Amino acid sequence: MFRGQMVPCFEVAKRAACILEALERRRLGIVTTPDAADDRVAEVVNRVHDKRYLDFLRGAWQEWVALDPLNAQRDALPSVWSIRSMRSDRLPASFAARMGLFSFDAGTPLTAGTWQAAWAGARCALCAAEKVQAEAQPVFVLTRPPGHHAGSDFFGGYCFINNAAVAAQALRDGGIGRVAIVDIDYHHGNGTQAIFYRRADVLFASIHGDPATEYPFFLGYADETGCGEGAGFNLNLPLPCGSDFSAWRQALCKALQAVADYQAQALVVSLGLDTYRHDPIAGFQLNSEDYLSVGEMLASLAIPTLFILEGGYALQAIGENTVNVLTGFCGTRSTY
Ligand code: Q9C
Ligand code: ZN
Repeated sequence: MFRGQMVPCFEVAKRAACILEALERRRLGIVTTPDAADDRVAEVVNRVHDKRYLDFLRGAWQEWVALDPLNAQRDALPSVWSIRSMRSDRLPASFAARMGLFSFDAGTPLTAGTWQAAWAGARCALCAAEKVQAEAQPVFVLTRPPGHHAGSDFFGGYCFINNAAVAAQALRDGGIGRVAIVDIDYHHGNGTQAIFYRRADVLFASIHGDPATEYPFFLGYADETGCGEGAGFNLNLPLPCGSDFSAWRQALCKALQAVADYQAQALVVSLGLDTYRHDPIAGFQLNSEDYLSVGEMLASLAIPTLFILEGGYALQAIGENTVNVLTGFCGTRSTY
């Protein structure tokens, strides 16, 4: 739903296909399909998301179709939200009301395969966390839908389960004391920030379009620095829409300095490629070759690193840009 009309989704299956093709063409590493059993996935997902939210999401499509068999042919979208002065402690019987209770925008439809795809993403994140710990190798999680806008009890921004949070939690549960998440998607990772805002064991640092003008608008300002035990462990580096790589790389330097000061023992990168100059829904000015430098800069931390795909909607370049980050990280500056 965009400007009052149904429009094609930007977050499409072809994104993953393009990246997979580029990875295979470049033979950058081994491509594997994750194999963790559902009960192990559930254990870690339950630690970052609320039970009543997961129960809703798991059954939402069946509920939607049960309302009207014709719904099988249409996406489910929220149309009413519980805003300030209203209650969110009661779980309404109405499906429409629960859609609103558990979401924050009107641009994130539920479809027939949403739950299965989101769950598979969490499985990928868990397996990647285990691989990063078992082998001294970086891992890239190629999954969609993305995750960083999803909070413990809400979906939005094309996100349902927060894969970066699942990975960070799995690393913590695996015995790593301090985990850093660096979110370089164009949009602020409001869900990830919210999940870890009161925690000192996971540092969240994000570079993104200024929320005064850019989605998700209601979070992502520089004065959000963490709360309670988490005070000082949240770093937002908003940049104006239109910023180029010279401004962006200075922000990344600040984020990496914070990660180093924190003495993080593992890094999760929320890798959005929508910072690209020609992205159809975002406003930074990065060029394809800049992503090689991004990878190199991230590698300079020299800690175990797990990349997770977030946004990035320029299909013609998402493969090259992704592979450039990973190539830069791995230190082989060959051209694409
Ligand atoms: N003109 C991620 O990149 N607003 N989510 C779309 C379209 C929502 C982006 C506006 C953007 C959500 C993971
Ligand atoms: Zn984004």
